[in-house]
Amino acid sequence: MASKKVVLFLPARVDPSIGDLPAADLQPLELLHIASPAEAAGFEVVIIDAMTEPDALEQCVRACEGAVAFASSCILGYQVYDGARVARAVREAFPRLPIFWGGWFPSALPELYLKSEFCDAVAHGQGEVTFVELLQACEAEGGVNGDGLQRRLNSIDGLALWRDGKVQYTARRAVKHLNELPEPAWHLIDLNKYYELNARTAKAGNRIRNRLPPPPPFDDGRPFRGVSYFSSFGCPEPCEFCCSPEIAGRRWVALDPDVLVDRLIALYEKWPYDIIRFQDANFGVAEKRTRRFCERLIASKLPVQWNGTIEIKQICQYSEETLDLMKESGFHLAWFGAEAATGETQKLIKKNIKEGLTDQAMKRMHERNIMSGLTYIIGYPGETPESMRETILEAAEMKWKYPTCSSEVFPYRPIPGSGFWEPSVKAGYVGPQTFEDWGRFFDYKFNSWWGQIPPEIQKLWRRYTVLAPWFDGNAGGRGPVSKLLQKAAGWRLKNGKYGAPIEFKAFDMIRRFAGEKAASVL
Ligand code: B12
Ligand code: SF4
Repeated sequence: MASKKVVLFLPARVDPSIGDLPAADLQPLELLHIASPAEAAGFEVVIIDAMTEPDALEQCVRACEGAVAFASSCILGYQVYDGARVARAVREAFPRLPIFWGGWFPSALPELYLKSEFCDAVAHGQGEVTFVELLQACEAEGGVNGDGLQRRLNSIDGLALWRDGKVQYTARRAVKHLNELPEPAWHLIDLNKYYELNARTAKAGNRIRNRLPPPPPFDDGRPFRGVSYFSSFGCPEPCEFCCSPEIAGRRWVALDPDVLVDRLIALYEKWPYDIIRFQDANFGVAEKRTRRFCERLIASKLPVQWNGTIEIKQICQYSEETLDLMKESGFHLAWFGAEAATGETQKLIKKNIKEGLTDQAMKRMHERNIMSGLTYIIGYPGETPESMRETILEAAEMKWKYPTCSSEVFPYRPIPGSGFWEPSVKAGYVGPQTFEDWGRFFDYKFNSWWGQIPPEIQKLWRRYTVLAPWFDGNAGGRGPVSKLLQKAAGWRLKNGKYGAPIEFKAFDMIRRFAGEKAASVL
């Protein structure tokens, strides 16, 4: 009988050599989602997540013995490099084994993968059904990549293939409603491994990437058990700086709230957890669904809290009653992308958040003691310096007005697959070319595109990014000088006084004199 084993690999998100650690409340959702229909179709799925498996490369190579396919997924960042490293090793060990890629980054840049020596096809967009069809094609070809398999792939929807020296897409795969898809294959991973890793990384002094501030009682550093969950696919918005409109086709399909809560209860019974991290691009598109979810979660009496990304426009449309229900159900943190302060830039980026709404949304969260993670971007192609300045000033305003709001400003960086990618390239942006370069393309702050941002705005941004953590109490120590500087930072943010920060310069000089690392780049 032909093999039915398939090996799925999620590459590491954080380069181990830089000393940072990954946030372990992020499970390999993309793999859990594509694994369950594959299992239902009779395949045996092995999942290897580099986050919990330090010897992932060796494990992948071992597991591929007798497999019908190897497949992997990544999003932009170190994962791109790590995924390429492992796939190369698999191809070397099993040259005839089909290798497939899917997920956001390969969907946005299939050419990079299809031109490499370790990719036979890229799945574009939603992947559950495409994956099953890919595996069935492999099974029919006895797990051998070659002309026979490539001929079969031509008739599978939702693929990017290499034909006549260029990328060719098969028909776009219709989006399947989440209600029609099976529950993610949680049984393929051991959640205790993630909980233990989270407990180890929670220790003071560790730098943890993509960690969310935990709510009380976990805000004192005690470990929590965190799960991530995906309850809706896509986003209806057309934002030009984001790759979702192209890859998810502006569809938004959300799991029925009753089914969602039933699944969360079942998951809790097997692996009790404290915090749910929703990974939906836009959790709250439908107020009715959010309300039902909250009502059911409250009724379930699960002792859990939850966070997620919700659009500013939606929070402003929700009734006070819905917001109260959210709070009561354990909603502790909302992620918001305000992206720009001016109407002119909102129009340019097609986000169209009307004036005053960001303030209103932050106020509504603050009144309920729900934290807000608010982000802005400056330097979009075509944005005016005046608008960039306004954005920095608004970010500061949100911070001092609503201390429960984190308010960060990132210099723009073109994202492949987004509407602004081509205009950015035309305006002189040179993106990474190799897997290795893409793997180094990680943080916005370090891989920004400064080309559009004039020096005086860059200086203003730098000052904001130094003053903000002082104001939040995350810079300096607990002594009286630090307290004074915290006050000074608040005064500056509130009054828009970014010039001549002599008190911070003096502090830096004293630290340097004492042989310590300077605290600021003012
Ligand atoms: C969770 C998440 C993260 C997590 C990490 C998740 C992980 N797996 O490692 C964290 C918080 C660390 C993160 C970080 C970043 N992220 Co992020 N993230 C997400 C988010 C919110 C959810 C992803 C997810 O789990 N989805 C759930 C699963 C079920 O859905 P899916 O990933 O779409 O998978 C489906 C298909 O893609 C497909 N599929 C996926 N893999 C495969 C494989 C095969 C073989 C097949 C057949 C199909 C297939 O089938 C799946 C089921 O339908 C998405 C937005 C979104 N809502 O999807 C952004 C998103 C993926 N991130 C994005 C970005 C820009 C980043 C950052 C670069 C941001 C930054 N700070 O600079 C960083 C760096 C990334 C890194 N490598 O560390 C972009 C995409 C960038 C890109 N083109 O790759 C997205 C789309 C957000 C956006 N709209 O801009 N992110
Ligand atoms: S930036 Fe957010 S709201 Fe805009 S399209 Fe992307 S996911 Fe949707």
